Amino acid sequence: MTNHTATLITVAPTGAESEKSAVPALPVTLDELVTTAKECQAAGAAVIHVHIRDDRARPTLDLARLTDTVVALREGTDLIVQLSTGGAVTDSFASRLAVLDAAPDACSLTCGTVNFGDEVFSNPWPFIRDLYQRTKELGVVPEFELFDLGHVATLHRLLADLGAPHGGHVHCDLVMGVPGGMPGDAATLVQAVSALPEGATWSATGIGRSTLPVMFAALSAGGHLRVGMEDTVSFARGRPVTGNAELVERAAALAALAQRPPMSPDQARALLGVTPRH
Ligand code: KMH
Ligand code: ZN
Repeated sequence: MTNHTATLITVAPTGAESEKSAVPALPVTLDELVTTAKECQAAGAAVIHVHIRDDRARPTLDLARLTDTVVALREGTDLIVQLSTGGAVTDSFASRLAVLDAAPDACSLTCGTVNFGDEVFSNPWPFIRDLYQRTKELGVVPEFELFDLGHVATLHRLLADLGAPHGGHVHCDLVMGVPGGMPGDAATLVQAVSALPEGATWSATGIGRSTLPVMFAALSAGGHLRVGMEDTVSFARGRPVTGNAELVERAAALAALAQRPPMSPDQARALLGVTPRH
């Protein structure tokens, strides 16, 4: 484990689960998303993990909207634009595959099915394979989302069967503390990290109240960070998040304290194998 590199901060500002009516600070329109993205880049984010909403603030994978979102984020920021292929638990496999046609820099790619609260986030092996194959065909850099230790085994199988990802580098995100997935604590994080493929880099995010334990554990174990209102809508007990930027600011401050300050979007491009824009 290396502990001397700069920290890649990903912001996941919206997600598919929270309702705008319950969480008014959630960015759901394109304007709100671009404004949040600019603030988060200024605060230290290098990657944005994007879920979008329709005119009624419901999750959507509408391709035209996704394409407009990619263009607007590129025009307004330098962030690496990573579209979610996870969508919402109700989205079809076909619509999740079609996300890649919006031509993002990067995408999430979840390496297995997981119980997701009262629901199931479904990612059977044939779908994982098809999605991975399509990232390679279209030149999209995947980030492997790992909600459970079994997902790490599936990542090994995927790489063994289909080879290295576009960009040549394996980067993972441990999503911890989902009810049904691996718990968000230091012991589990260390176990998961020790099972990752040789040479892989990784970030971690803790859902809800596991946000801070996972952030501290990730920094101390040499990992990178994902934060945002997709993963937590409480800044502290009884204190709602007022905006994504304050979550990025807190992550950047902790990374700086760990003497691993946030990396720029261009440094992140070089790390992840995302094609530079200029
Ligand atoms: N919304 C979750 C069901 C991803 O973005 O790739 C899936 C998710 C993972 O958020
Ligand atoms: Zn997501």
